Amino acid sequence: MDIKTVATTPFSDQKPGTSGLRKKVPVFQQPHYLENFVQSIFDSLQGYAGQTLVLGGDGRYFNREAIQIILKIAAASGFGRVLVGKDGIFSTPAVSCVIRKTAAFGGIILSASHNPAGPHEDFGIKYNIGNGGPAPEKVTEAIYARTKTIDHYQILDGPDADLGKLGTFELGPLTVEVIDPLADYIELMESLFDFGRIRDLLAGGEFRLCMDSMHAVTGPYARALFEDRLGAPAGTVRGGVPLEDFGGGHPDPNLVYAHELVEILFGEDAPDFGAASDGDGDRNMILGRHFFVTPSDSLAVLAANAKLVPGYQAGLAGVARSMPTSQAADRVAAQLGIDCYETPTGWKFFGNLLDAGKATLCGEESFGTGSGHIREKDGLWAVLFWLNILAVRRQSVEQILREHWQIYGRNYYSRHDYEAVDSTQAQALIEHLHTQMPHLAGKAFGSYEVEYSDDFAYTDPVDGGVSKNQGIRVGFTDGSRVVFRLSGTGTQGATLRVYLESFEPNIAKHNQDPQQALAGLIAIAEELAQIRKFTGRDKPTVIT
Ligand code: VG1
Ligand code: CO
Repeated sequence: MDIKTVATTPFSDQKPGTSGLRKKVPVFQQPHYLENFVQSIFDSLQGYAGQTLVLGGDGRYFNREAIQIILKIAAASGFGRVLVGKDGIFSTPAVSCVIRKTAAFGGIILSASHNPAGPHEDFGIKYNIGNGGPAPEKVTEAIYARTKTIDHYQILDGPDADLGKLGTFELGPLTVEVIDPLADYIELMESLFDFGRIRDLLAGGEFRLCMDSMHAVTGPYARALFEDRLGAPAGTVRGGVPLEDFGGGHPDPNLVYAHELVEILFGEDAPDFGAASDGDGDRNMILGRHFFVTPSDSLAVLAANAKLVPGYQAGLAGVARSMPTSQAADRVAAQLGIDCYETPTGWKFFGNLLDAGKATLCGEESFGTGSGHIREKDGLWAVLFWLNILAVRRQSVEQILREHWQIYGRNYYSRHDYEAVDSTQAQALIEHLHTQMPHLAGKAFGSYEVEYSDDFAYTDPVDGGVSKNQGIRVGFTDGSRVVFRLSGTGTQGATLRVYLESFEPNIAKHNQDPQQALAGLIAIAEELAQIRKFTGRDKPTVIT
């Protein structure tokens, strides 16, 4: 098979966002579009000749075609071996696991996460480095710079590879190994959690679990874990067959998009525990019977109970959360006497902290939780962590949360998203906030007084890298916060995210509806940002 060199011209829109490059499928289907980006990734790397690349995706529409193209470019570029999931399937956490286990040079993950899939929906591509985690900003910036100057790519001229059966074959100069996408990941989970104890809980018949894989990538993983290994009855996993269009749904595990699961957990005869994961398997939502656990609280509970879980029995080195995530985890860290790091949004910022052993658990308010076991957030890991805690404590999810709030106080939390708003108007809104920022400190809004206001900047404590403009924070003297940022994962217009948090130490006030508890801050957010005026919307698209 020959390697051919193809002349091309740059596309101006290949800047990776919070988590790789995400575009509508027809954008990716333009001639040379994917090829340019993949060649730009490889051109930005050094020292990969003869090395191993891990490759797979969440199975969404265009996954199979993209994998074939990437294999052929990898063959032409001098990689020695590609480990590809059978049928091109890999969850994001499983890719991270396999990169680490096989000491691969890096990996490519094909996914647009929770965004809908199909011929007119979203597709995405992301490069992960040798620690198994998302490429840090200096790598994504180098990739972007290359996309702006690229004038050719190299690709193997040959037939498509058969990825339907396990085994090894040669693709030109490249060795391709088609591997089971489940095995290494499940083995890792077995090494962290007390499967015997969780099996006692699930197989006893008294405790009922409902897991919704939302027709996305975790289906086979969840069935193998919960139904085959942990003894939960068949049917425990809903939406367990991955579909190219995710069944027409929106595999975003939150109260709005995972409403079928929410109806089950809030219905009559509800099971004890419910969980959902997203398109590529890195997010999770945790529900108890008639009870929703915010992702920020979930991180805090996992931190407070980590010693109940075999993999974390030795205790935590530290915890880390993204800036907009609530400060519930900070309170646990303070009691444990460990550090709590505050990073910009996006899992790539946790990588250095995990590599340096400064943090053990990490979390984001966007339904992401994870640990040093890999370098991505991990949906099913979070579910197993919760099950392990439940199997030891033998209390309901609600009891666990209520006790948690009694000890640490409750951080009321909510995020309001305004999706697909006009980009120019969204920028104008942010500018409007910027102009107010220097004058806000000391200003009173009803009973709230502004303590500080800034645009969050982060200095990585490990490599000293600085990331600016990561979200506008307005902090009040009572510890409440309002944060504004624009999403870096959308594919249509702009998405404004408004993050709201207040702290309530009084147990007698732990029973409020978060939207009520946060009503004062919601009004302040509107007053500061003039959301209605700039977006033309009178309410958020999604409230989580
Ligand atoms: C969103 C979330 C962020 C998360 C990112 C990728 O980014 O807010 O916390 O890390 O998605 O998650 P943004 O820029 O749209 O706010 V995933 O599951 O889509 O890889
Ligand atoms: Co995801």
